Amino acid sequence: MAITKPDESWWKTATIYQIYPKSFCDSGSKGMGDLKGITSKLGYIKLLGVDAIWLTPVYQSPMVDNGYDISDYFEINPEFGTMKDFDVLLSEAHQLGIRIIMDIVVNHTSTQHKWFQSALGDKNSPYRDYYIWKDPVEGAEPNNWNSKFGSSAWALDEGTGQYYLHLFAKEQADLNWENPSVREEVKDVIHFWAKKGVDGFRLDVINLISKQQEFLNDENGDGRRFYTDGPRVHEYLQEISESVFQKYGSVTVGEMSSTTLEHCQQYSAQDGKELSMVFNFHHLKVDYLNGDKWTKTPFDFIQLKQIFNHWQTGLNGKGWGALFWCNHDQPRVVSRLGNDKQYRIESAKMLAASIHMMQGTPYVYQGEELGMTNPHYTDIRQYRDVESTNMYQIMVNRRGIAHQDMMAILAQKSRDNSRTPMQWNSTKNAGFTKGTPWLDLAQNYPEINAEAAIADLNSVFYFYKHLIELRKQVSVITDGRYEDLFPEHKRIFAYARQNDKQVLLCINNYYGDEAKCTLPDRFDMSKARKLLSNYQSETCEVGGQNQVLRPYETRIFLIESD
Ligand code: TEU
Repeated sequence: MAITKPDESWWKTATIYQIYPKSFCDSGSKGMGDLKGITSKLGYIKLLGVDAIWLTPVYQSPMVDNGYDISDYFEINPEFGTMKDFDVLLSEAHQLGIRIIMDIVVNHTSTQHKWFQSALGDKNSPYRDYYIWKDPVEGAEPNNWNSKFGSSAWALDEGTGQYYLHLFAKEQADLNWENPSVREEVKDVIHFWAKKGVDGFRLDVINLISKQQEFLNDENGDGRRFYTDGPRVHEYLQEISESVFQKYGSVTVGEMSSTTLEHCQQYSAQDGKELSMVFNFHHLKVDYLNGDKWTKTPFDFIQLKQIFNHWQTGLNGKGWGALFWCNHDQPRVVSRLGNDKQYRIESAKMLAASIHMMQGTPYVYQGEELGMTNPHYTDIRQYRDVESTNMYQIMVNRRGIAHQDMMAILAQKSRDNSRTPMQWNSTKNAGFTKGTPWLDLAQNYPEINAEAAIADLNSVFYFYKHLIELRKQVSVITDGRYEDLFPEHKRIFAYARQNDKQVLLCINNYYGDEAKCTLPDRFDMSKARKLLSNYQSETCEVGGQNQVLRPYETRIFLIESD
């Protein structure tokens, strides 16, 4: 079905597929993916059954942070193709009924952007005030804030002796949103893409755009409390939303770094004044030891359930969240919370079920639907990500961490874990490129690949397809309230979703041993119908109140009132 008119709430029963173009499909032999490659795979995406694609940045960029450093918002990076290639992708996707969501990065620009190039070294440039400049304090950085990629968040402009702020790499300078001209430029950018016909926007680190203007030293942290969910962020979002998003009926999803439920209730409030929905990352920090990502530690299962409970109950009726395990910044979930060897297929399906049955809009990151794993690199030269290479230097050279220990941490935490090329088939380089891939593939591609998955009705791929269909068929998945049934259980994560007519139960064993639970009597299991599970079904009838789950088993039941 082709898309003809905007439907305000289509995204509440939708699933969105994230594409990281550099690693998706190379139409030639450059070794990196491109727009034509994506267009050639639209049939595959359609088969999965998703409603929209979120395309991570394809704009002109020096690619220090793989496109999150934009040097021209109105041009396509030639390495990805041309504007014509983009238009073809958009129109072919629309013909298949697939919407396109663009990634908008407006907390910062590349230092190669013409605004920054004009501002650098020239206090009189009309663009100087587009960025954040401060005088040195006692001959050093203006304050002690740290960049998210390690080291100071300030870099020196030698021409003027002032420092500019960069919350990410030093090649990504933060924009000064206090300046109304910056906000007008941002509107122009979004307007340009909306006018082209794109259906929505994913807004990169959008809750960092408003900084407290005192720029104080942070005695207890890295500075984030002075710019996260900052003083004018809601005002700015309302301004952009009113001038562009609402006009075009765009779906919007904001990436919220280190945010709070209260702020997210407002960002995604149902009055539609700011954004459609939000990403938060609290559930993906359960394997950070004392909040520090650069550690290797098992995940905290009880905390994981608490976080889901907090967000599922807190957003219900107030806002809307994105449901996700994977993206281009996160390791592969099957390697992270599942078992990517003996129970790869079972655990990939169980993890999928356990978030797809929640309230929100699920996002599937390329390859997740195949149960793709981390690559388990053994050589530091295999890593490409600016965050990983920076952190290796800092941890090994400055903090004295042993090389082997840092390699183990990177194998668990590096963003490159999810950026390995998409595994299409069992031929050389998994059919990703005819050239030399920009990043080494995971070596398991002869077994784990799209072609094999499509040929096997029991594959992870069809399980995802089924989950995506269920969301459209069973209304309680969209509107039911959430209840965690066993918050203290050490192995089972089970929750109920309920509305006036239906109860949905999603019961998951997160471990490699058998696990048991007894469902409360108020759920009449004699009336339950099994919707889906990840073990062959002859032996898994519904069962009664007592449920015995096999390793990484998931069971989804529906009870409907007469
Ligand atoms: O990421 C924002 C962000 O803060 C994290 O995902 C971050 O990469 C990670 O926590 C560091 O440990 C967004 C983009 O998704 C990411 O790819 C970009 O590098 C970043 O913004 C800067 O644009």
